[in-house]
Amino acid sequence: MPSGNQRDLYMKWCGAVKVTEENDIIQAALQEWRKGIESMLGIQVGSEANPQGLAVAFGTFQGENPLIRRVFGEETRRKVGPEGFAIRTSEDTGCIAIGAASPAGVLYGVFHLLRLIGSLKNIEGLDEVVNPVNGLRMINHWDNFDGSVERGYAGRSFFYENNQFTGELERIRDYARLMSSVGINAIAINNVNVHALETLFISKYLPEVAGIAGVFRRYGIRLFLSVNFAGPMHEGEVGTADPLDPEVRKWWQDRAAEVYAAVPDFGGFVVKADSENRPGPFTYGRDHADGANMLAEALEPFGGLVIWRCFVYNCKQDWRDRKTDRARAAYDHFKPLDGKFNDNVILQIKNGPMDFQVREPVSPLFGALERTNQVIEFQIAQEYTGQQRHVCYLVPQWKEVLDFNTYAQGEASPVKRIVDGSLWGSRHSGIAAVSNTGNDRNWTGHLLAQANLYGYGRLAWNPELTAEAIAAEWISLTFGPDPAVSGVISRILLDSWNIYESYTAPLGVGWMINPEHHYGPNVDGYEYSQWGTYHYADHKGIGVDRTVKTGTGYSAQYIGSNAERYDSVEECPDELLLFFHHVPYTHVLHSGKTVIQHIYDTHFEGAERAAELLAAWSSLKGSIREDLYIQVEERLKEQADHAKEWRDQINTYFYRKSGIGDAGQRTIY
Ligand code: BDP
Repeated sequence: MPSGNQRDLYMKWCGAVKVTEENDIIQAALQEWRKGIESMLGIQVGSEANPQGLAVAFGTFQGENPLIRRVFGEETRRKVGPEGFAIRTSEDTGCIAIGAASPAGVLYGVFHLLRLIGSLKNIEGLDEVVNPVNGLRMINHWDNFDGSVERGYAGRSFFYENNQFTGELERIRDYARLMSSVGINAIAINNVNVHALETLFISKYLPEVAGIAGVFRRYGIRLFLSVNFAGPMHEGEVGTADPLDPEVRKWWQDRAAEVYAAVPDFGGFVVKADSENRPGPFTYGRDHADGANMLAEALEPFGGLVIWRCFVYNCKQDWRDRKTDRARAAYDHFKPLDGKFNDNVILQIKNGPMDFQVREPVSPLFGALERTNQVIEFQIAQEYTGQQRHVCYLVPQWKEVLDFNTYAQGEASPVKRIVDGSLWGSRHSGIAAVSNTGNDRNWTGHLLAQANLYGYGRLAWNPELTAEAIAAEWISLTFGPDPAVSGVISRILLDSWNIYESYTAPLGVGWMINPEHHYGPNVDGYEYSQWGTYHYADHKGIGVDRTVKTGTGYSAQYIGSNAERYDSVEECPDELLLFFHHVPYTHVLHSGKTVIQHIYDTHFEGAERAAELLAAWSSLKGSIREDLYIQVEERLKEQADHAKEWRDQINTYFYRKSGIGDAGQRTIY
């Protein structure tokens, strides 16, 4: 809670609110404002201006709020986009005004002002126009109808239990509030792996779906559903799912009409096809443009979107075949289809070519598709990054990806300009991410994993925000303004990705985890399986040869200097060396160390640094709420122990393979 002058300042402006519109979203904004101010300043917000005549006013430009009309002139209004807002401290009218073109913009503006107060920022002299950089700012749930959450580490689903909708609309409302407070405007509520009963979400269960959509709507969020490509065949309704079959097309058109009758602002379908045993157009000898366009035609009359995932690869490959490369798959499948998708299709591309590893290169599909709408897909759920038992603040990783220059149009072609639509002038674009939430009381299991959820939304809104600034906001909003607390937590968060990387799979090679559940070390767990995820370690060396001359040729999927840099064993950045090259253990890195010594050093240091995270947290005992302190302490203890296990398994494995000892003569078992 703010105190002293700061509190007086906030009290001076925030005691009264002037709102005239009855619109549901604006009324939701008003509730948020009252709640937020009450909890931060301990006062009830009235509608009469205080004795100094000051108030906060908000509304749309078209609304009849006289203060909004007076404060914002034509010039400002023109700068405000459909979901943006203008905010100004207007001494003449005696108000802090938030004006927007849409009710959702007003809501975002109110959350913005609450955030400023929550992080003790000055609110006098405000004068800015804020627009979201990305159009679609989406969350994908991998929740199943039975209540489990695929790759969920924060309890069970709050949407479903036991093949029923939970009907917990209060919890869902709180979730919608959380999400809209960081600018999320689209949520797909079911797993991309759509099971039998879930195919009925677009028919039998529409009343329940509509109930959730109604909750979301008040917070400016559109609901999406994942659909099963073979939906028409469920219970033998249609004998095929061939996208060119007229009966199949009609089936989807009828479903779309029904969905929109129940949910007029329905967002659209999310589709995982021909991937990991999911049905898809390949069964019928059709390509993915045929499949996506069929759904696009069904949704088009209603303004719906098809979000078609590019995570398409053969998960039953022969591990003996060194030429097949899973990393190539997305590009090989989708590059030839560039320009063939309808306008309301968006391809959803995972950030890397494999699967959300702690380190992998950026997917070369970014930059390769000039005439196709696309969104990037991140994973907030920490499937491969410690499963919300380890702390791993992912915002720095996401920023690296967004800042990566693809060279698609020369020097300034970073991924963030592809996903914000500006590089190719795409009609639809944006960011999606797999949720890390569940019905745990704190939403994310590990309390510190909330920073990823918060940070994802903030980054999707504005990719220019720094990882440090986002962490500082989240810490201050969560724990209050104490600079000592904030300093410690901020260091923990900002170091955590690097620490996690250092004690797990080295130099970009990935995948040294236990198969299936993906928690904990297992160096050869995937080495002789069909998933296409190998490190090729033998007694001489390690790494995947993805070069053009001797390897899989994957490096050539990049453009210009990226392709050259990755293809060259001398120029390839250390952190990705083993992703692109198979090298002897004695290969010398840019750091001056051999690969084997790098493995030993990073693993010894990584485990030590994990222990230091716990020590740093211990310094907060007494400074933050006891229950929160204990919860995180428990997980940091587990992480410190587990980091040792990682260290020992990886170091031992490579010591035994290579026969080369540690220069530091530390204990390797
Ligand atoms: C992998 C997960 C799997 C998902 C798949 C996907 O292990 O559970 O179904 O991605 O993105 O990371 O479809």
